[in-house]
Amino acid sequence: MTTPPVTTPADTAPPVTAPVVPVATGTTLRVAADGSGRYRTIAEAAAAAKPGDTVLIAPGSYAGLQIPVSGTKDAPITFKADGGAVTLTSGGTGNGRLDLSGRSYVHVVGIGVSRSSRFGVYATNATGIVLQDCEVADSQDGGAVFIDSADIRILGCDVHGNNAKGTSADMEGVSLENVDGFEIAGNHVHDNGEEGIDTKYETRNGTVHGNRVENNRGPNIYVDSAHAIQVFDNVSSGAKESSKAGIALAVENYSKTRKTYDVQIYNNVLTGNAGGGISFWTESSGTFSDISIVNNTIVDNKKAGITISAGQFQGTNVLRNNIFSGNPQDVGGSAAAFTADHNLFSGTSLGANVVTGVLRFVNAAAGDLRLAPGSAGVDAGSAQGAPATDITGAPRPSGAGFDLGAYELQVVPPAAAPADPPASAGALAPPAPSDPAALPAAGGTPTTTAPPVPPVAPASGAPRTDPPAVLAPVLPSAGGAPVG
Ligand SMILES: [Ca+2]
Repeated sequence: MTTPPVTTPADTAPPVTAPVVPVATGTTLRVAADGSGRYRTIAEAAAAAKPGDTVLIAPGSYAGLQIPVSGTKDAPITFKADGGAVTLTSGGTGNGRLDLSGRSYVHVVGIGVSRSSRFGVYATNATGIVLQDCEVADSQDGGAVFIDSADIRILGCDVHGNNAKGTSADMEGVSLENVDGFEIAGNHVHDNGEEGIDTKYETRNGTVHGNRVENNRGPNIYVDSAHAIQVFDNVSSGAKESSKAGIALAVENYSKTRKTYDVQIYNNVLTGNAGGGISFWTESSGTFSDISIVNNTIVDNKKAGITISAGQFQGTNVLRNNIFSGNPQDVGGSAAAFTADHNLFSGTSLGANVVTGVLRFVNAAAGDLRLAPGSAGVDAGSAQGAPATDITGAPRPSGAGFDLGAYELQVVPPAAAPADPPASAGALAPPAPSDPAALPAAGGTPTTTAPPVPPVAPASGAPRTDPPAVLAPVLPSAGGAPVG
């Protein structure tokens, strides 16, 4: 007799982009620095581009520029690397190596931007911009910066080494300031000198999901005076500075409204962050409201699992189905503003239906924070407001109930007994729940120890070689279910 087999999480990241929608076929304008195309510079091709056109750029190094043209919602203009590394290594404007200010419906695919003396990619007053599979590296100030803009998507990019001038740098690895409608998904944002991903100052209506955000000064993911934002399916680790958490919610004084509200944080793994897993902070005063923290795995951070150091709370705030382990304390400060239930703590007993028992990960030492079969937390969560999928995109619940933490242990239902002939059904029937032989093997060793698949797209710098994908201009993408 055996228990139902346990499967590994799906070997794919959750879907990042909306379904491809065909657009009117435009002209392909070929750029090659060696003269083998019609144009030698991106600027020359850009000046000739019309809505629906694709500027296809041969591998090599090029001068940066201010994009001079806009597409339309149904016919964007695409700037795309042609099967090899394309990097903007010089020029640009005083603000960015690639400056999209004032432009609409421009897609930039597979293009690298490096060593800007200011920002890497920059835009104010832009709409419908897609930055996909791009590398944005080693800018003196912020990496990819969008201000006073709408419908901004940053997908599958590798953003690293920005804020090279240090803590005096303006902006962050990825910065959205007063942006309405956005998706930041499938990116690797790492080793930047300030925050990794920063949504701030009335940025709203968007998602931050499926990113791997690590080893930034921190916080790795920052929601500052922003609202209507979902932060899910991210792995956030190694924020370096001792006051910087894996995910931080804040109100800084620059904000006009001093409010951070309607933020859902779910299915995230937060580990090894110097300033804790999740933190709440206000520079002087501010209000947090309608914050949900559900199904996160918060393990081995410094300081605390969650730190609530300041701010007034209003509305309905939820702390549910989370795993806390290996942090110096579970919750620092008062969580009185939260409705807490179905959490597993290492020391605290906060809220209702506290989950207890021996917590076992598949292989924590190797960074595999999936729950092992038989661990505390399996099937122990609340269904209320729980996401419909886990960090890998696998369905919830699986087995007898919703699991705690970011991963749902996937249990394959026993094969149904054939209806006919009934005489054979007995041989295929699942074990009776009371059968001692049906318990997991000692130690709960899973059938596989394959490492978890980080929910992150392949590193960029290796531009896509498939035909140009045209992204549907739909924001935000369908992701996990709202919680709370
Ligand atoms: Ca389950």
